[in-house]
Amino acid sequence: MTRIPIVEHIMEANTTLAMELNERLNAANVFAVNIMASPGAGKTTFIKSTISLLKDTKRIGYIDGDIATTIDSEKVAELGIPVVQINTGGGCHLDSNMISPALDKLPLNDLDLIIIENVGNLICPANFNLGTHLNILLASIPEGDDKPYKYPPMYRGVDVLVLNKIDLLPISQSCYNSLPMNFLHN
Ligand SMILES: Nc1nc2c(ncn2[C@@H]2O[C@H](COP(=O)(O)OP(=O)(O)OP(=O)(O)O)[C@@H](O)[C@H]2O)c(=O)[nH]1
Ligand SMILES: [Mg+2]
Ligand SMILES: [Zn+2]
Repeated sequence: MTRIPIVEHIMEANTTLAMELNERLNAANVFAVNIMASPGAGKTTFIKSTISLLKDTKRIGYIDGDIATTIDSEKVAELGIPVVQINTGGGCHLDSNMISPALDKLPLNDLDLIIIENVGNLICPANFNLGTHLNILLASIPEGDDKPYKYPPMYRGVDVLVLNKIDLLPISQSCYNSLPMNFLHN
């Protein structure tokens, strides 16, 4: 039987690079956050609000992970901060290999905070350390209250959980009875 040597585990390689990225961020005195959520949970909206609130006192950069477009980057660039786009070409998460060249393109020594918007996905982003100081999960009300049970690695692995779209709570509570029928009849 042929024995195939496994030289390096892919996750180990990512974690090693993530530690290097973390050291690089620390050396530049930059705090970095990785914002994860399902598609459409409100990541870009939340990030834009956060930047608007903080940009007079903190120098902020934004890295956007998107499988195909620059739609979110263009929205955030309107706020006048440095923005770097990562297009994953269909890939469903960011990894450290993608963040490293993105940091090269940001003026690290002139920033206090980097906000990374991960690809909308509740599964594999949880497995890829990006060297950030905080991993944040944005959970939105319309996704349903079963999501922590259905996606446990994501919910267990994060440092901060932000509950978003709380304005939709009354609608979500009634969505299994009156609302869908109303929509059907309209
Ligand atoms: N009702 C409500 N809608 C919201 C809220 N936050 C965001 N939205 C809406 O949700 C939709 C998706 O918001 P985005 O910020 O683009 O979500 P996203 O997670 O960045 O989406 P992707 O990057 O495509 O995964 C938009 O129509 C927003 O206007 C909120 O707090 N309440
Ligand atoms: Mg977005
Ligand atoms: Zn993935």
